Amino acid sequence: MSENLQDKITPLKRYTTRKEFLKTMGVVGVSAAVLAACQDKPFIAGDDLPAAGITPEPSSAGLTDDLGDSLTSYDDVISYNNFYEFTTDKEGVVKLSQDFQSTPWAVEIGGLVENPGPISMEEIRNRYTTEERIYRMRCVEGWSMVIPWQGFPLARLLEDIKPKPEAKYVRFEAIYDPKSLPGQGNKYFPWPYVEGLRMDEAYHDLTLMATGLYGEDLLPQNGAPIRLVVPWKYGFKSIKSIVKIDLVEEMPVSLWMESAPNEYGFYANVNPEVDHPRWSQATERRIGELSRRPSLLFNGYEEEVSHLYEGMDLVKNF
Ligand SMILES: Nc1nc2c(c(=O)[nH]1)N[C@H]1C(S)=C(S)[C@@H](COP(=O)(O)O)O[C@H]1N2
Ligand SMILES: [Mo]
Repeated sequence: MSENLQDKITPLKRYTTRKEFLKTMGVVGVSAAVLAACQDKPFIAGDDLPAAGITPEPSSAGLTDDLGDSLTSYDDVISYNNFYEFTTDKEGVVKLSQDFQSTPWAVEIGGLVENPGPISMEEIRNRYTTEERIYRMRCVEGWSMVIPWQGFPLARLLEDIKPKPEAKYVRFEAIYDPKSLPGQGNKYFPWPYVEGLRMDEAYHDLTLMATGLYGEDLLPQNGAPIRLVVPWKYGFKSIKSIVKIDLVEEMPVSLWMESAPNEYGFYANVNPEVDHPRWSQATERRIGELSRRPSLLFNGYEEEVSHLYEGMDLVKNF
């Protein structure tokens, strides 16, 4: 292996296990995260009492996001999931997804780009150095988590594939394989799962292509082997198990825009003042907490992203 390649691989191998990851996070803090702050916060017994038989995670208890919020427990992050390709039952995804084959895997790049073609996961892992980012994730259903991701800015990939000047949006497509994805038998949804971002949203430094969380490669239930994470938008924008990325001129129609046009718009920025037709978005339940907390405009990333929407009506452009 050439030295050059070694250099590129090493950062990815730094956290081979979750234990190592937590150790490193605890000691040196979160390196490249724009927002992540590693504060010395003691684990408060009784704050988030683990169920009997589950080992508490004192080593991760001191880690927080930029607002000082603690990480959601690893167990919750990997066992309470929305992944409709498997099932709409959040606690049922784990079991149904365990045999999911995420190797080999490639992402097909197409549309209005100078450099189309497939990119294998090996290539992605070799080419892009991952960073740790601790982000809040707010589901449109009214619950939220704080997750330590590993990934790289989508901007790095875009720089390589070179969008043509006519490209205005990025369109993402998730895997379509009804044989291995029982939820795709549900004909109510227009499979495959599709999402999209405007070009400036896609280039924003917060917009991450995630390949891992808590120092481990993504598990099937979290969108293995590669997914999008857009922390200022409702969780459904963060499409899992991506197989295709196209640069397009027209605003993509997402699965949710097509299946529930009265509920979900293209932008889907977290906004406590714009209610869902069937419930308020003013508050949310942080998984692991008992009482609800107020939801924040742009999920608390207002300072970083509000300039993207200057002059836009955020109610009309939900
Ligand atoms: N392909 C795909 N991506 C998806 C979904 C899905 O059903 N299919 N659900 C979305 C929703 S609604 C949420 S809240 C998040 C949940 O991510 P997590 O399970 O890793 O916490 O994934 C999003 N990405
Ligand atoms: Mo969601």
